[in-house]
Amino acid sequence: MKALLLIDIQNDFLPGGRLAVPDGNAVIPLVNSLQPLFDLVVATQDWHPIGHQSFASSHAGRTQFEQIDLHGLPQVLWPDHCTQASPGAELAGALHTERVEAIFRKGTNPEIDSYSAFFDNGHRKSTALADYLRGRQITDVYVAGLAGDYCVYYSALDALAAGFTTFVITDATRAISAEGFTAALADLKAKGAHLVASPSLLNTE
Ligand code: VGL
Ligand code: ZN
Repeated sequence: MKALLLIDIQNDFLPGGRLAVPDGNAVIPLVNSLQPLFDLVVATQDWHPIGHQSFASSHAGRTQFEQIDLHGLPQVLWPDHCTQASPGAELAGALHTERVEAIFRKGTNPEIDSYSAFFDNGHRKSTALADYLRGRQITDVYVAGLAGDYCVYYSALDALAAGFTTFVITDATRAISAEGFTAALADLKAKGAHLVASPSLLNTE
């Protein structure tokens, strides 16, 4: 059984949002077309409390996109984004959600960031997504969404580590940094992920 994992397709990551991913809205029509090909569609939402420690605004004298040590983990300091129940945290209005059976929220602990859909960045706490997928007899996980160099990357790494046959739908993700995305895809490929493009899945090549 095949699952499509839609990572953080939320207003704050779209052009005009607080942590806009360049061209982020381009993934939406693609993932909308892809959804009917899957046995299960699951989405994630970055869902931070106000004052989350990943926000630059939570650290006096620090600037956005600077890297710090946060309780022993490297942490990029982000603009405030995806604060719980804010309009920016909502799934994109153009995203089809009829077939989304579950939404996993992450980044709720103010002390630690959570890029992956499966674990926080310290691998301390699980979201139980792997068990949920196994319970639905999923063997193959296809990952798409935002951002390709952060949450898509770490979600795909954890899907691989959890033993799922893992695919990244490269044209249905957009990244914060082009170099970061190239490095992320090379690492995922080296670790056994399959890089695929939506036309080949849709047989419209
Ligand atoms: C993300 C940075 C901070 C992402 C989330 O969805 O890739 N990136 N929070
Ligand atoms: Zn975040």
